Amino acid sequence: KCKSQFHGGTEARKKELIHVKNPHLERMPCDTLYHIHLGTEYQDLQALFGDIKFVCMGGTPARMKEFAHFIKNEIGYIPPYGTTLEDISKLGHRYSMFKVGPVLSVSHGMGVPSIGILLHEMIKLMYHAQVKDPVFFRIGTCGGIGIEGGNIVITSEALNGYGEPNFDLPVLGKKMSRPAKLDSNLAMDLKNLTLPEDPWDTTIGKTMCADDFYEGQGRLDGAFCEYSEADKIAYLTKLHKNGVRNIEMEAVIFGALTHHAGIRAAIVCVTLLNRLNGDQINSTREERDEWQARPQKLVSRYIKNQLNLS
Ligand code: R2B
Ligand code: URA
Repeated sequence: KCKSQFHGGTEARKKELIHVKNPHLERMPCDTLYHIHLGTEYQDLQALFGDIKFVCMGGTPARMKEFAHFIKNEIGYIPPYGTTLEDISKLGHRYSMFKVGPVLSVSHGMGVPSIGILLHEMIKLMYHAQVKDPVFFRIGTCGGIGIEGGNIVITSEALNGYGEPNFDLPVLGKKMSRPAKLDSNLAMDLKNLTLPEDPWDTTIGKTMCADDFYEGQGRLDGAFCEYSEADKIAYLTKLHKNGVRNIEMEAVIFGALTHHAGIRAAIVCVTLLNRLNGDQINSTREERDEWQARPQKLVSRYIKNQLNLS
């Protein structure tokens, strides 16, 4: 017998919940969320995660641990007596996850396959926990196009490496394509939380999602390269003309899967460099740490507003 039930409540309540859009799930006696080391067999996911309102994802375990401590102070969350913030998914040895009251802070690794596995499991976690209308954020880093290091880009639409606004995946030997859409109101709300005194600008623009950091992003500094610097600049300029303001490695699947599940979502990234001026990331560690805290600050302001804490 599983600890968590798949469905509870009335038809009206069910409509408000996350759409997993998978008829097979209902027929499964239990569901193991293997990579985050949780499951309906051993845990009551509704009791543990039913109060989640915000799911914040970012690349590295260290950054998401840092975000957990930051948001804990920002929202004044006091862990239950005698407990500290623990990495819930530690025994999965893949991702790290911290729960800070209504906020989950989760690391997603690098690239579409890594965040994709996590998204399937996080969306199912929301479903099993019967969470209503959660908001998902990706708080990340990127290369700017025409934007200097240290500024924030919020994604309006994600494009794949062929310039299409889709997430494509081979499924049963055929191409499955889903639109990579993000919530435009959420993007605007986040941008509007930038203060005049903030040492960065926030831009809303399209994001190119690459499957590689080097050749896939038109860099000249990988182990291999078969195009010229002029080819690279022509490509980046073409992207810029098409409204693309940054390049990273997760946007298409993040946009596509959240949209497919009916989850409001935003991608808030800090630029580590302006790709029109170079490829190597050679800012100092201190500078990067300060820059990487910027998207966290913006998302924290949004969360505090939603919780009526500011
Ligand atoms: C941004 O930074 C990582 C590559 O350095 C990748 O995960 C991304 O999207
Ligand atoms: N992450 C990327 O994917 N590209 C960059 O240029 C910087 C960070």
